[in-house]
Amino acid sequence: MPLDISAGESIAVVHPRWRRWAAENLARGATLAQVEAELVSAGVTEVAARELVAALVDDAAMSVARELASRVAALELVLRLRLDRSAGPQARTTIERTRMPDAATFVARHWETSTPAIFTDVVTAWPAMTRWGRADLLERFADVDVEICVGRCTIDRPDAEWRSLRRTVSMREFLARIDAASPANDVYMIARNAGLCRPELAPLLDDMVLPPDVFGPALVPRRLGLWIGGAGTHSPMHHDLDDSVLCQVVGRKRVRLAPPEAVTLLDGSRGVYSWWDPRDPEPIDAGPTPLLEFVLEPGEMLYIPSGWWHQVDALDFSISVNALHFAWPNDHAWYLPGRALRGR
Ligand SMILES: O=C(O)CCC(=O)C(=O)O
Repeated sequence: MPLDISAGESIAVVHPRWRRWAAENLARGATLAQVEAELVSAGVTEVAARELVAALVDDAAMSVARELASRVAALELVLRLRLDRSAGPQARTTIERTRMPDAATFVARHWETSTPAIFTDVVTAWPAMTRWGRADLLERFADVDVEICVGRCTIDRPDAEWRSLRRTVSMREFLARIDAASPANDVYMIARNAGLCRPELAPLLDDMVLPPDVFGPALVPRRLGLWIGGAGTHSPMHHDLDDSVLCQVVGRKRVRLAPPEAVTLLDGSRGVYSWWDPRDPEPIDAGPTPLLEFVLEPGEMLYIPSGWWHQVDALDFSISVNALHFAWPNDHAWYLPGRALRGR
């Protein structure tokens, strides 16, 4: 902390930032003498420093703060233990690609252990794989009105503020806008545009099949998201409140995944969005953050457990579907660590 804050003769005139600094360090376990010495070296008189520290440790709030700080420190150690293991010699540095297991195996290996994976044999069997594409969308749905997000490059947080970017245009116009904008992040149909709830696009549902033992007996359009955009569309690092699968049908997407234990991604996060962008040439140090980075190919299905951070960049014209419905309850709406951290 800079030493630009004037000292005074009593508690009342010690700058609030130094008062906060002193309280925080006492709560975190610094000794009275250490805090007093630091205040004095910052220009606070010895008398004022002693009075301030004595008043702070006398306050009932300090004993609560100390208890909470040690509980947080203990939890951070638990998380570090988990991270150290996942970053140790046995660590998986690439995501597992495998056939979709039966429900019991999926639950044991992936759901219960919060372990992402790419399943390689589900989407490959979809009729969509030989059908979907720019030409097919034009042929079947050119005059259908669809909701999309436009002007994503004009604001800082297009995904958090997606509502203000909504436009309804024909599929023909949407595809023309993609052609005009690509490669860029300006025009994107995202899951929140609820494309698959639109009756005119319902024929797309006939082109998809999800194994019923894992995903339930029928497709649930309001739990399915359609993502259509050109190369350059970008979803920033965020986590979801549900487990999901991202099914890649057309084009490739680069995906970066980090586990929920990487709590440094929460510092300064807003809602479910992190400030961290590993694409920056010099990304801000996010501490020990194990990052799985890979390209999701057409025909692949990525399982993303709730809480896992993910960032997605389309490398080509791309069509994906994400599914949030499983054959068992899937709702972790309570999982909002960013909000808990800010006490809201
Ligand atoms: O494909 C994208 O741009 C984002 C996908 C995503 O965030 C998800 O499936 O949860």
